[in-house]
Amino acid sequence: MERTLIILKPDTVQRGLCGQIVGRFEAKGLKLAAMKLMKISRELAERHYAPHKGKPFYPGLINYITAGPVVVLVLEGLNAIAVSRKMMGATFGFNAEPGTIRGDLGVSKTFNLIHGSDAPESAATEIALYFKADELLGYERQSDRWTYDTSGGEPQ
Ligand code: D4T
Repeated sequence: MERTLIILKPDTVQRGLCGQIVGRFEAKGLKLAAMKLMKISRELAERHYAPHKGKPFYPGLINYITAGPVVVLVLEGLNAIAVSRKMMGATFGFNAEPGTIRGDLGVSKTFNLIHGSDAPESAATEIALYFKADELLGYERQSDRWTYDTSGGEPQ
């Protein structure tokens, strides 16, 4: 099972869209391993977005992600990174496909509602930026046995 870091950005909190986005992930079958409401400091934002430092959109990106509270969560599941990125849709709302989170809920270029880790390495780094190890919970859900086919041993 894979874990990924998701951030519901300040526009998502301000527009009251957190519940329905978390609900989409839950309905898909992804499991919540951690979740909290927090304000991202400039220092943390600069660490998170270090790969984008120097790009023209970087200063605006830092201002945006630090502009208000965010909801940060860790999702767990089979191929959780690719599955959640596909659910998020293309980076900018105006060209994200209908049916995706950005395609259905946003039209802006830069206010793009949500962040999701893009690879196992960045997921591990990003999860450690936002959560202590003991804040990540591993637990069984009653629904797990009907979310995955375990007849062959490994969840499919
Ligand atoms: P994040 O990282 O927020 O999940 O978005 P993506 O993975 O979909 O997009 P990204 O890493 O290419 O960009 C990170 C972040 O920067 C904003 N951005 C990006 C922007 O404001 N202008 C731009 O031209 C680009 C490329 C949007 C997402």
